Amino acid sequence: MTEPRDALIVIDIQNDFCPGGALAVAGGDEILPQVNAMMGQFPVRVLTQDWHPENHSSFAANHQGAEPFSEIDMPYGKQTLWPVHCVQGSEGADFHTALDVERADLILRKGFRAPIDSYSAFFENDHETQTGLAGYLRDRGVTRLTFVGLALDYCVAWSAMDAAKLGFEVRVLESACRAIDLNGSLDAARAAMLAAGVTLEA
Ligand code: VGL
Ligand code: ZN
Repeated sequence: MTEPRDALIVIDIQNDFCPGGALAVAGGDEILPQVNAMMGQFPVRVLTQDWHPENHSSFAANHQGAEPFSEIDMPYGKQTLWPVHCVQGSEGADFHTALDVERADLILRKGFRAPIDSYSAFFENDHETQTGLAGYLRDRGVTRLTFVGLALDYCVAWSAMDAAKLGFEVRVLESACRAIDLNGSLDAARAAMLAAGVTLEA
């Protein structure tokens, strides 16, 4: 049973992360019925939206000779380079049409600064720059978070770990997530989430 202190955080269910999209996650659209049903069960519902400018530094296309899915050193640490995805205002950045966007209390956009990526809904990839989501949730009296969405091993995992570090009680519902699974990233993300005190639920 959910209580007033519970929030559902729905991560990046956007066209580019669904089959046919620029950074498609296998089966990404399969989670929609479950996610929509859950939106009706939580008193606080937040959607996140990956929202990059065209010149974003996480795009391989913006680094000469770099291949998508390679890794580079950025001032804030290692960064995977991705295909161009979720460009602000593009169809790929839109939420999947089947997502029940009307039920959202808050839509939080992230990754909008060209020099820095933001997997997490709480901190950009420097682990320092805040998005404002923690303050929003605290102001609403939320202490428990359930995460669903895409991708389990990147934006869901980083968001869940930051939330746990910030003192929220955190659960990730894996059946309502799908993963990219790049070079063992899924196993690594699961281990890191467990170490951070996140509850993983099948
Ligand atoms: C994501 C890679 C790049 C995600 C976003 O939503 O997991 N992954 N941008
Ligand atoms: Zn992105």
